[in-house]
Amino acid sequence: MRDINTIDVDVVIVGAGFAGMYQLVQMRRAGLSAVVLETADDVGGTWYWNRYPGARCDILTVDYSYSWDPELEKDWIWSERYATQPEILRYAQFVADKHDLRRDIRFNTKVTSAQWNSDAKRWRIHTDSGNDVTAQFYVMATGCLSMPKVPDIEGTDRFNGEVYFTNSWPHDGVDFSGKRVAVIGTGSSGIQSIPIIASQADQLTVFQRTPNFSVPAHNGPIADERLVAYRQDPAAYREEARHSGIGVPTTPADVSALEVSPQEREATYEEVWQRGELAHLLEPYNDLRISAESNDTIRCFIHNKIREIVKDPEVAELLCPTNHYFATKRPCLDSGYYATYNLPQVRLVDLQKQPIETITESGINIVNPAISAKEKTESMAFDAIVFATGFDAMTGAIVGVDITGRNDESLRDAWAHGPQTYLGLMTVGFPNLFMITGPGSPSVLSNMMVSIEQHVDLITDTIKHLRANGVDTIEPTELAQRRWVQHSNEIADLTLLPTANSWYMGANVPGKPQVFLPYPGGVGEYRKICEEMVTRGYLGFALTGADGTQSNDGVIRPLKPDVQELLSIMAEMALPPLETMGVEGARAFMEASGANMPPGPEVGEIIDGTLPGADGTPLAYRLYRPATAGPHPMVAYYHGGGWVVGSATSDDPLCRYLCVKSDSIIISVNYRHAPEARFPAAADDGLAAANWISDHAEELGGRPGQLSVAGWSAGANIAAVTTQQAKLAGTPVIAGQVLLNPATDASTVRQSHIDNAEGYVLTTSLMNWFCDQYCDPADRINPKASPLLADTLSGLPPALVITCEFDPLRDEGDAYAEALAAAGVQVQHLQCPGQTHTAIPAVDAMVTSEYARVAMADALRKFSSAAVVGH
Ligand code: N01
Repeated sequence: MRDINTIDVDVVIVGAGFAGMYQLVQMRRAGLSAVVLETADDVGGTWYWNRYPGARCDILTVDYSYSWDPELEKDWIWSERYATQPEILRYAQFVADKHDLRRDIRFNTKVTSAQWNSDAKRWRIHTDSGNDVTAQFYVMATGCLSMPKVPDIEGTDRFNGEVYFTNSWPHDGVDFSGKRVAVIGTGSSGIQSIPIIASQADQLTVFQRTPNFSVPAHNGPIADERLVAYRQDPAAYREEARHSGIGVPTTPADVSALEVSPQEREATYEEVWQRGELAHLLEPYNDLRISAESNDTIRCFIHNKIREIVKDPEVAELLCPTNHYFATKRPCLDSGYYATYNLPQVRLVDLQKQPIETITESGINIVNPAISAKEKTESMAFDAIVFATGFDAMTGAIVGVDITGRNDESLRDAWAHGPQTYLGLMTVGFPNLFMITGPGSPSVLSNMMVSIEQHVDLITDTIKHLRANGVDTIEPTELAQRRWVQHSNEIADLTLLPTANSWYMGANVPGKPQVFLPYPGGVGEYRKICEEMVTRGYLGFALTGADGTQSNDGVIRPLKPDVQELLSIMAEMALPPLETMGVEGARAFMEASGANMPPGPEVGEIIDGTLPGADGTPLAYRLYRPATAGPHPMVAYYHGGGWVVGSATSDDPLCRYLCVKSDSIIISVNYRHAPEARFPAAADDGLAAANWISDHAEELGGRPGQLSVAGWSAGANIAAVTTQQAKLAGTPVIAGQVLLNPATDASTVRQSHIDNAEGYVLTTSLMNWFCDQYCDPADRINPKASPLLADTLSGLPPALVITCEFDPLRDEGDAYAEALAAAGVQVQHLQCPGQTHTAIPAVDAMVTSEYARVAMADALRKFSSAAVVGH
């Protein structure tokens, strides 16, 4: 039965901060009934609660304002570069007044729980005011940093003096004059409030667990080139922000911090330091987020700034962050923070060396071995303690509501091991529940205003689409969600971000699962992904209406992020197809592009020599010897390049890698190339080389009887053929074969030739051109060209076969691995999702394929040690 206090609406929105306010506007514009539920007694969200002294935004206010009402841009003039909390709150109130928002907001109403009713296809939201709301759509606009972290310090309840939390500050303000004050925490809130509290208090003691990077705001009237750019064309300015990395117009760098002289770097850092904008600090060089060595340069620069400002060298050292890279924890923007420690009434306590023992009735006890050898406790008396200890970020406010979805599953349980979302927008099992800037979206790594507006617009368009198409519910698919979480983590893993114990990782809340929470790929890329999701018919979502469920299952970003990045760069270069360059042109091009790859590791020794090919032609080889004491197992390696291009140089990084990691001598053999020497020249040279290496093992420093073969692409074809020919001939004895993206059957068109025909460097057209150069159509059924077609594969040595999802050769490699296994050969078959034909040999350039290179080296070690046992 329906309760008379129940309100039924189309959309319920929780939270009346900037996200909830705009969502309400959009719902009204869409002609939907909506109600906003808000715990506070007014709008403003984070700016309502965080009224601590010194609270300001740390993104220029010109960037941190709504773009959806062009009139606002004329009606509201910000007074400073970085507006204070009261001014931002007034702005939120001004917007609420202008758009008459309060009439649809229920203030002083806290949402306690929410349940999905599968029959009614509606949410029921329970509140502490006793009024329930039912709605078809439920939007959590609860903010990323709105659930205060519960104090986890012993004795917190015992203190009899004044206690304040920066994130729920008294509305009438606090006067610390004449008081002894403790501040615990040196994140953004601590760093903004400490200078002001220090200016009032009689004594201020700051308890620092981790020093943080902070940059001077150089606040003042708005009068810089950014404002000029904005005023000239606000629409274009906003559009640039939407497609940028962090939601603020910036110019991405194309140079590494290590590519410029120390003097130039220092001058650049000085310039960005003086500009006083966080958005610009990571901008000057393209690798500050990914390279520890590069990040160290800016880290050292800021350390030196701290040492210049803080007069006591010991205090300065304590303030220098050394346990995390710059921007791996959220950096801060301050007004006079470091100089505060020059004031006589300010003391810094380093909790790493002097941890808090307990909070007492009158103050704080710390462990201080310097006091005396016997009694190590130092008791400090305070009149007030300020907790600037942060938030249960990103997930706290969402799971703070007891949400129950389909099949009575609780969101807390579903997220017990970390949040699972698709695009940071929705989660499996919770139909029609949207999160604005949820975990898995750029959110806290961006200008929140830009990310809020993008999500609100996307949610609005989605709801309109569902309504227009008679769809009742929308929910992500398992696959789409799982792969999105994986994709987001894989991007994070390419950066330094997960290396810090930050709230981005959930590391600040004891017991919280540690996973990287926001999406780190940038707001521009994220926007593109969302647009693509929509244009591909809500890819990754299941939509249910009267006509049943339409599940548009799929993965929005199936390529590994580094592979995707390289392909995008190559696409921008618009290179002509290799097959149109002619044989010599293609060879020259491959040689030149190989020279631009990271070189691979140092090996003990490299020797260039020649060995006789099948027809007596001298074949160049390059021998890579490990630095360890020999003799070593040996590997005959055949480079890739479609039997036409390539050389020892083109596969040099991979050969170095395999040499070091497998502790083997790698001999990279330059077999004869087509079209000058067509089939079966390369195949015959492969066998001749293997025989020669086996016969000369001792003089080459190798161990007789421990010869394996390896190769990539056409080289893997030669390795496979060599292994078969060696078995037929009885010599040489081959311990094992490592076949990376092997070409195994030139006679048949397979699905992967069609699916991956274009866009992944090795195209089907290029593959066919290579084949044409190498062999006549009649030869393609010959097992020396197509080893998959051999009469039998039984008795062959063990194999590692590696195939990549986005490779035209994938299916023939997979077929070969399956055929080997079916013939009783020991096979390790490694199928690499999200990888392309060229990704795995790219040592040090492609990080996500490292595991496949490790597998190659491990296999070679295993083959040679098994050969010893067998011997
Ligand atoms: O919180 P924080 P915040 N004992 O988590 C320490 C945004 N924001 O409120 O680093 C002792 O950053 C903790 O130490 P550690 C902004 O995104 C924006 O300051 O965990 N210390 C840390 O020093 C920001 O990042 C603005 O070792 C303890 C501090 O408390 C985010 O909000 C302004 C402790 C918490 O720092 C959060 O900032 C303010 C313990 N038990 C905030 N527990 C703008 O300008 C925690 N700490 C827009």
